[in-house]
Amino acid sequence: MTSRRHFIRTSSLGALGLALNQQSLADEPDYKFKPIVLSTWRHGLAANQAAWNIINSGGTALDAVEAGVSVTESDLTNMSVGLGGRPDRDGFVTLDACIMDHLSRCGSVAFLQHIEHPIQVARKVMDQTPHVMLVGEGAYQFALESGFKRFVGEVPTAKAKAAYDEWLKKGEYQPPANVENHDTIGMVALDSHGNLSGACTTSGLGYKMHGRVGDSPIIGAGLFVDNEVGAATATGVGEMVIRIAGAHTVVELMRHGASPQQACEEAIDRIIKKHPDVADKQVGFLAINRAGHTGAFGIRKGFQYAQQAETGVGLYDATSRL
Ligand code: SD4
Repeated sequence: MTSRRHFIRTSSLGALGLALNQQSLADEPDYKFKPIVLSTWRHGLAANQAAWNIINSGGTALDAVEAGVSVTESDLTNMSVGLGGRPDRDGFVTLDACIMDHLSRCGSVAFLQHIEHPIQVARKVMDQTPHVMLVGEGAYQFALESGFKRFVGEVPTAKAKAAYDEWLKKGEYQPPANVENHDTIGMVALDSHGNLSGACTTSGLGYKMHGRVGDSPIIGAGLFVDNEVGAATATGVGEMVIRIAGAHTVVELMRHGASPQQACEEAIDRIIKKHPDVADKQVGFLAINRAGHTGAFGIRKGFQYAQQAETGVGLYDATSRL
């Protein structure tokens, strides 16, 4: 770890040169951008396909990430994204999401209930209001006014309710923070126009306190995009991500010369340094830059990410510090 930090410090000028080269390459009139979609966890495979369909037909990364993560939100068997998610400790399923585009426009909703597609509401916040973030009842009212319908199915789903009833037997105050109960989808994409966008959506940590909001809807924590540099998203224990302004940190490290991989590693190291006890805790970062280079890194083994590009489709194990 120390030697890698040392590497980043001592090689920053060289890396900066590389980053600038990539940047200036990408600014050449004939430069062909290499579109790519990257998202967290296995469910990213289906989400990426929907996103790729848009990007591959010349659409924008913004439309792609919105459509991509909407697939995951609609999957009621998924217990950590959308209305199929685990409830909070009081039995309510509350959803967080945000979206950001290449113009640094962004929109976000948090603590939203009864709406199938929080990411689409976040997009409307971005497109149709002067604000960035709406929460709770206000976000719900805005969704209804914008034409979204209250979901009529059973929430929590029977599967999530059974898991919740099981959890209630012990009802431990701290939500367990292992890899099984946090599978937010964060997606970042580069389109053929050379524009980056990202989206992030989750039901949050299972059995969280009522009213708790994690990193996922927070621009700069769960997601950050700067079209001059790159895009990053996070998954895992949101509190740990917020404490280092995770996704923004990754993008800023790239701005100062780190590759996407180096930036993800440095951000994870910062989290580990600030949290002496990371036992059972997971955080993972994903990043891309405009040259289409990627990075992925977790605190511990188990963090997987899905990637789709002209070169193919895959699910990969991210490297990790532990
Ligand atoms: C949260 N970061 O609410 C989310 C949970 C998560 O993968 O990412 N799960 O803290």
